[in-house]
Amino acid sequence: MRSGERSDYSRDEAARIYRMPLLELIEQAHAVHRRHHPRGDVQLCRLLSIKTGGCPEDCAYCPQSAHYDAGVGAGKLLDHDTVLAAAREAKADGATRFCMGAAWREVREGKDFERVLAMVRGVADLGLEVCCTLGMLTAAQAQRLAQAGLTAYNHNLDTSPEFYGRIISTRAYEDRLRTLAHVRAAGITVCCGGILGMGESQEDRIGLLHQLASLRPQPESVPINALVAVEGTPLAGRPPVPVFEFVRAIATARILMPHAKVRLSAGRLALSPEGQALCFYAGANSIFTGERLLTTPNPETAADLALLAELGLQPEPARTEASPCPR
Ligand code: SAM
Ligand code: DTB
Ligand code: SF4
Repeated sequence: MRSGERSDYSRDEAARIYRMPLLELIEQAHAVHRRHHPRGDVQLCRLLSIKTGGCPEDCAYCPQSAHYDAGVGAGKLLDHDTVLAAAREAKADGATRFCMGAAWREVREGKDFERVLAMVRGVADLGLEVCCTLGMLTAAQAQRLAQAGLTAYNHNLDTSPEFYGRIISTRAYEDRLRTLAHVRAAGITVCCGGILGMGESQEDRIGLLHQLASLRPQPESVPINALVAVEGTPLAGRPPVPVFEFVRAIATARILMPHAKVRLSAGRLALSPEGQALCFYAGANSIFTGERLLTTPNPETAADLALLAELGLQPEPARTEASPCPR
C-alpha cells in the first residue's frame, strides 16, 4: 500500500470527514493534495464515444439506454481511422489521456472486440494514456486489453450500495465489483467513481466515497460526475446538486484517496468558474476537455485553458520516455 493510503476507513469516519465544517474540510483536503501532488498540475483528458446508444442496461441517468428515448440514436462501432484521428486531435489540444466509451452491457468476444483492441494499441502508440469503458469484462478480456497496452479501465460504482437499486435494475453492485477485480488482476489501473445529483441523500454520497476508498488497492482514478439531467431519461428535471455538496465530495475523495487523480468529470457546464476553482483547491486534479463528453456538451477547450491559466494551474505535461504512462 502506498504512503498515506488506508483502505480501512469505517463509514462513520468517512461521514465525519464529509460533514466537517466546509472550510475546515477544504483546508484539510488542500493540505493532503499539496503533500501528495506537489506540482499541482491538472490532467486534461478527452472522451470519445466509439459506440453510441442502444444499450440494454437501464441506468436511469443515461441517455444511451435503449429503455428511454433521449434522442440518442444507436450507432455502430466507429472505424479505426476516425478514432485515431480523434486521439491525435486530443493530443494536439494538450490531452494526455484518451478514453473510449462504448454503450455495451458487457464486452462480447468477436470482431468488435478485436477492433477495440487495435484502437487501444493505436492510441497507446501515440504516447497517450489510454482508457476504455466498455461495460462488464471477463478476466480473460481484461488480460487481452492489458496486452494491447490499456492504461486504465473505467467502471463506476455510481452511488451507494443502498441507493443503487433505485438507479439500475439490470445489473448488481457485485457485478461491478467483479469486473473491477478482473481489471485489477490484469494489471490495468482502475478508474472508478460515481454521480452526484440523482436524488441520493448525503448518506448515499458518503456511502459511495466509502466504497471507493475501501477498494484494495484504491482506484488510481476517481471521476466525480454531476448528473447531466437529459430530457427523456427518468432523471430529467432533477435539480442540480448544490455546489457545496459537490465540493464536499471532491474534498472527501481527496482525503480518503490521497494518491488518486480526482477527476471533475461530467456536469461542469452547470458549475460556475468559482465552483470549479473551489473543486481544484479541494483536490480535483483532472478535467475532460473538448466540446462533447460522450453524448452531452462540455465547455469549450479555450475557455477551460483560460480558466486554468487564470487560476495559475498548469495542464499536466505530455508523457516522455523518461516519464512513461503509469501501468
Ligand atoms: N456502458 C459502460 C458502463 O456503464 O460502464 C460505459 C459508458 S457509461 C456512459 C460511463 C459512465 O458515465 C457511467 O458509469 C456514469 O457514471 C457516467 N454517466 C453516464 N451518463 C451520465 C449523465 N447523464 N450524467 C453524469 N454521468 C453520467
Ligand atoms: C465518467 O465517470 N464520466 C465520463 C467517463 N467516466 C466515461 C462519462 C460522462 C458521460 C456523461 C454523459 C454523456 O455525455 O453521455
Ligand atoms: Fe449502458 Fe453504460 Fe449507459 Fe448504463 S451507463 S445505459 S451500461 S451505456
